[in-house]
This record gives sequence, C-alpha cells and structure tokens, in this order.
Amino acid sequence: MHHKLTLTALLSVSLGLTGVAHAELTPTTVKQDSLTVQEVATGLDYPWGLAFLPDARMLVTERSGQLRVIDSKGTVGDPIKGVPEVAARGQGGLLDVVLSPGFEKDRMVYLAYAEEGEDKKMGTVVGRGVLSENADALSAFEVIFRQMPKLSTGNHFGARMVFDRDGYLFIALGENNERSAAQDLDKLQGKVVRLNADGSIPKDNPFVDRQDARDEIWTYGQRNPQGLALHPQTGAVWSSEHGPRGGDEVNLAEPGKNYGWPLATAGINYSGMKIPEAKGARVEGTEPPLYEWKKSPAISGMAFYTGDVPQWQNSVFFGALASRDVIRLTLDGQTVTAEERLLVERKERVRDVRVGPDGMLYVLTDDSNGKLLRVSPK
Ligand SMILES: [Ca+2]
Repeated sequence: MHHKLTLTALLSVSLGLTGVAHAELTPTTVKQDSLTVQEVATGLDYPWGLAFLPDARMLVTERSGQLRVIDSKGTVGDPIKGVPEVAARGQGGLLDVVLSPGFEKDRMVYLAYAEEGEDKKMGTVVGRGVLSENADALSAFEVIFRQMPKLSTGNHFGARMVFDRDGYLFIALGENNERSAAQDLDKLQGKVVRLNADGSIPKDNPFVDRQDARDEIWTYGQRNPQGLALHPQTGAVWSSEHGPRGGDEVNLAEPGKNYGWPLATAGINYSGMKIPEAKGARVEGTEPPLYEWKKSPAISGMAFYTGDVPQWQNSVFFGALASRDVIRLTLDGQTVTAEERLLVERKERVRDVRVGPDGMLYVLTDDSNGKLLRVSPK
C-alpha cells in the first residue's frame, strides 16, 4: 500500500515538473492478493451492461438478447419478458441498460441494442419499457431512437447510455466501421447524441439551427465509444472510445465539438497501415483527448468511483477487453495523474464496470461463461 502511494505521488510530481497534461503514464499493477474478488455470478452469455435497481439488485444484459435480474447473492433470474428482438451478430446484440432518473415512480428501463434493417445493415437503437413490480417483464416497450441510416455490417455500435443531472439522455454511437461518417453531420454514426427522456430533441442542442446537420448530435468525430459516464462532482458527461490499433481515448463530451476521428488519431489500421484520412495525432479544429493509450487496451464501460474506499477517491475505472484487466485512472480535476491496472492475473476480457451502492466495483467479463465480479481492496 505504501509502495503504491509513493509511486502515485512520484508520477504526480514528475507530471507537474514536465507540464505534460495529456501524456500517457506508465501504469502500476495492483497485486491480486491486495484485492477481494468475489464471483457473484457465472455462466452469463457475453454480459454487456449493468444497472443497479433501487433495492441493490442488478439488471444485466447478455449480448445474445436476454435481460436478467441478479441479486446480491448471485441468483440469476430468468430472462425478463417483453425485451425486443435484437440483432445478435458480430459486435451487435442487446447492449446497454440504464434506469430512468425517475425510476422509483415510473419504473422505466432503457435498453440500447443492435437492429437489422431490410438491407441487412445494422444500427444502434434505444427503446424503453416499464419494469413490472416483480421485475419479470417489460411492458409497453417503445423505440425512442434509431441510428439511421444503418451502416454497420456487424461492427462499432457504441451504445453506452447515461442520463445527466437535468434528465437528458446521452447515447454514444459507434461509426459502424464507416470512418468518414463520424465527420458527417447529416449522419448519426460516430456521435454522442442528446435527447429528452422520451426521445424528442432538446431545442438547445448545438446543431438545431443548422439545416445540414442532425439535430440529435451533441458531439461528433467519435470512433467506437463504449464508455459514457457522468462526473460525480462536475456533472459533465465523459466518454471513452476504442481507437483502431492504438489511440484509445478518454474525452469530455462538450456540445458541438469535434473529437477528431478519423482526422486525428494516435492509432493506425490493424494492417499496420496509416488511417487514410488521418492528418496526425493532433489536428487543429479537433479536440485532443484528456487521455489516450498508444497501445489499445480496448476500453469499454467506464465508471467514476463514488464510494468510500479511500485509495479509490477521485478515480475513474474502465473495463478493458484486449489488455484483459480493469484500468483505474487517478484524476486531479481533468488531468490524469496516475494509471493503475487491476485484475491483471485473471486475464479476462472486461466489458463493463460499475460502482455499486455498497461502494464496491462490479465487473462484467466478456465471455460465453461471462462473470459478474465484485471487487474491493482488502
Ligand atoms: Ca479523438
């Protein structure tokens, strides 16, 4: 413990001296024996998203299309009825789940998922339904948002959701692996959109006065954002996204701003070739990330830490698929001062992380025998 704190302190000092705010830091690794890791549930089919109900039970999505309740003892419920049919193909399927800000009264559950169109192309869809009192069925499910036109052949749906303090719904949308669409303001690929809770468009969205732009758009130039979270102190929306080969990013999602993809990226194509549209890692007129990784961990779900664990204060966690661990960044305002890797020895792909009402970290692993883990320092 003392060793870790010293390293963190050293990193902070060296950052201050060099004045490099956005540089990638050398991560420290948390030893497994310093953590308590409980396998709350196993046997989940590629679980993707998790939302805590007010009674501390959890709603968990499985990519193949099931929404289930899991209680704190790990009892996994039958699939909840009334969930729409999803296109479970490639990276598509049943993806994120969030509760309405007024859930205690309206019992509304929002689902993000992939849908197939008539031409077999796929896109991200968000809908909502009312969860029955015994949590076994959704009723009156209605689609409130569709990523149209659909461009995906199975990749890059994004699909994380978050409500802000004013009750606006933000949805992170992948570019469907059609790079240039992320810069097209007449398309919904590679964007974060902002909607009212019923799916209507807020009148003060940044592009509502522009004829050539979709009114839903809040930010653009994202690649495949799979993390979206509300900063607990500032209330700002933060996003995270997969780069190509290299160039995973953490960004603020500020209205009307261009987050660069594919013009600006620290990554290259999987083939080893340069991204054709890329002009560099930093391009004028685009927002640099708050933090980026030159070697992609493939970061997915993100969660700011809001519990009482002292050494996790001022932190944001990410699940990482390729590096098979959990990443914790220490923040000083918007500056990342340290990076730490947890659950490294387990070597499991991590899809989502959430902070429970008990202050522990809940982790979904991405596997046909997917697990829900509960993690806390010893
Ligand atoms: Ca970017």
